[in-house]
Amino acid sequence: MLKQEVTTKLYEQLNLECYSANLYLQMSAWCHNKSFEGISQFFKKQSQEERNHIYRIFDYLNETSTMPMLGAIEAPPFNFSSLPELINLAYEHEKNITNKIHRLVHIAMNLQDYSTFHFLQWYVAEQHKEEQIFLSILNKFKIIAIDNNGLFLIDQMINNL
Ligand code: OFO
Repeated sequence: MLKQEVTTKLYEQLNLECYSANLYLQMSAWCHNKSFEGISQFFKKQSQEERNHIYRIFDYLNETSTMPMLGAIEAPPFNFSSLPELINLAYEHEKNITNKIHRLVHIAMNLQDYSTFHFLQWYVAEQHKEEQIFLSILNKFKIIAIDNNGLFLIDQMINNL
């Protein structure tokens, strides 16, 4: 059985992962609407990965005899001024998720909940990977001039990530 503080934080994380899945699906929709089909596919895949993040926490809660509880999910933004703004928002979102995961790890460690501490290590590695992906895309925007040709190339490139 999990301690109450750990349970509460895992519920919050479950909700955040649901928000992430919706955020990236909405970003996929915006990209498709602006004819960036490659990036639209990329964000659809990211949304699917976020669903995997949901199920991992969902399963861990079940395995520890703690019924998962799904709360209300905040609506994601649906309009963005530009593609770089959208990517930057995704990067900032991932940095925020990393902070939440690190906080959770810290709580598990302090409460000597080593099972949860171990469970969270997958998320620590995953956040490292996701931050790196979004930072790499942001850096590509700096390398390729943001004109229509540049955006076309970026759309192609991100589709292959
Ligand atoms: Fe994007 O890692 Fe989950 O939220």
